[in-house]
Amino acid sequence: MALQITRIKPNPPGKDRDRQGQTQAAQLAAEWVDFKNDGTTPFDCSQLELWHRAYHAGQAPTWEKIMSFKGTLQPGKTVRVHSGSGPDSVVRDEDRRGADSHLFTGKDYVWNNKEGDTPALYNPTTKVTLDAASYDPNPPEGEVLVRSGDKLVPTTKAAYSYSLR
Ligand SMILES: [Ca+2]
Repeated sequence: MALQITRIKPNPPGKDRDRQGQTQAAQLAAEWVDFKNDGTTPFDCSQLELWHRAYHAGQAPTWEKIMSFKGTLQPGKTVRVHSGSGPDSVVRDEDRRGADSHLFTGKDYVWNNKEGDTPALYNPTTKVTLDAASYDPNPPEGEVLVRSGDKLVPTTKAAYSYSLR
């Protein structure tokens, strides 16, 4: 599999909104997901979309598209998709490290806290899900979840599961 969802920070530390109910751009950008070209050839992202599981009160969860992409992702490179509209200058150092390029969804907070979520990379032309990984409800505040099998888990748990192999 060329593309892999590698990391996510679904629940940035601090309040999602300030006392006036406003969202700070840096706080919004602190919610992000990473995916990487794990293959050996450049990946054409023109048929690539990012989806997640959306929950609306009283209804069963549905898949919802977050955004589409363009351009080419070189082998070994990681893209970080931040919530919000940026600009790039608002991204804190801790949210910049570990990725080669940074994109913004142009949307509000997207990654569920209470219900957990499943980021998925999808090709709308072939209707193939290229990669998907889920995390459990109520991810710890500020924690970066890392890939372990088909899950995204706190690093402490990932280290534990790797040691069992
Ligand atoms: Ca969240």
